Amino acid sequence: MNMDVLRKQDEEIYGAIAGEVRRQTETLELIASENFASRAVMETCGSVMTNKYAEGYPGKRYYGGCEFVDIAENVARDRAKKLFGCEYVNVQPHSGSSANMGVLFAVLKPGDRIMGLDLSHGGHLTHGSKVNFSGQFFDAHTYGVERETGCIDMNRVEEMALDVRPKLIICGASAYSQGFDFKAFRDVADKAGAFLMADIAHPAGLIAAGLLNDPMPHCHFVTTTTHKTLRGPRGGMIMMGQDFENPLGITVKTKKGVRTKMMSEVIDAEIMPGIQGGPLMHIIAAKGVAFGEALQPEFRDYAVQVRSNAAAMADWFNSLGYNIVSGGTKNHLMLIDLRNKDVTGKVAENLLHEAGITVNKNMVPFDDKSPFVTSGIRVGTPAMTTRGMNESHSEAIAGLIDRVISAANTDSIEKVCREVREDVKAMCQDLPLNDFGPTP
Ligand code: DSN
Repeated sequence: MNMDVLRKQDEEIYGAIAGEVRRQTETLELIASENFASRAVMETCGSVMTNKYAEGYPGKRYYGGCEFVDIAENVARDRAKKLFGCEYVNVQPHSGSSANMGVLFAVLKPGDRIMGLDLSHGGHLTHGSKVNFSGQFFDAHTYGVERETGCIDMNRVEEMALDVRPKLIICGASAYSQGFDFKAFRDVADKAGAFLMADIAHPAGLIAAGLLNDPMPHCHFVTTTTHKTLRGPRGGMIMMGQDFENPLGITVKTKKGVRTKMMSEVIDAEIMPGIQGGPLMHIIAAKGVAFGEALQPEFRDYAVQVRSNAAAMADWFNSLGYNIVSGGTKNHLMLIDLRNKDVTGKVAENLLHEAGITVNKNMVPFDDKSPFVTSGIRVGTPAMTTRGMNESHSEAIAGLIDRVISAANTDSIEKVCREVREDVKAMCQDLPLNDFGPTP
């Protein structure tokens, strides 16, 4: 994007952005939750819609002059409904955390019990972590993966749910490479008398493309971010396959008397005015653009390639003697347990950074190291696939990562990182980012 005005006005911020453009252009992005949004999405994020206050919802705003932002929000909502096959959507959450907060605050009271996947087993902060609102406002219980398989065992989830009797069960993860059986989760939720929420922030693009189980028919609530596999602007969203009368006893007075509010009304009110004020209209408009892109047939091809790249990379890592938690991947990411390589996640992340490869250190299930050190790394293929990379690149990248990790405890590590960095740069130059990501 042309940044001449910023360059002249603010050298410091311009310099930071220019550095980030270089970094995104010349290095390999393997953080599983990152992607390159299209130029159309980024133009929309940088548009005049950032100037507009629009508290409320289309047709029911607290400010005048909302006729154009209303168009954008309606387009975003309609496209999201078509993309995910849902009856209700709220596109206003600023992030995945706000989306989750919106649902939790809409259906729970402080102190209510919830159940989610443990953060150290691949879950998310907002699924009940003690350092997050979800674990502080609510009585959070966490289920995990099995030590032997690295997979979630639904019998154990059921056992725990019947014991804990949570009011809400959360399924979904940030570092789990297997699919979720949403129907089985719903059966458990029904037996325990709980609401079920799926957080599909990570695999949303693969779900939209029909490559993974569909949560909509089974979950009361589905939340997501819009910037990971969905490849949109940074933001969040709440959906329901079908709206229903809220069973919480929340009513509204109308001219005809008192009626029970629909769940959609309860959630809308929880997002605004409950936890947010003015919506980010530039981001909502960009969500609309991204959903329009995701509705095109090319997006399905992209999603298929993301998954195929991840599978090829996991196979290659397995053949090189790496331990992938759960044995492999059915989605866009893998969690690699580095304990048999005598390297911590922290060291691996730093060395790979030196080599031009960006990953994040990650706890592995039953980790004996702290979250600042960790025993693993998480690797994902959404961004490299947007660059146009395929299975052969995946294998080559696994080989480059292995070169660095194998040299970690040797005298040649600096030389290896320098050489790999050159290989990475050449790979990136071969596949410039064209319609996505930064203009070099
Ligand atoms: N921080 C995100 C991730 O990296 O998975 C989840 O919110």
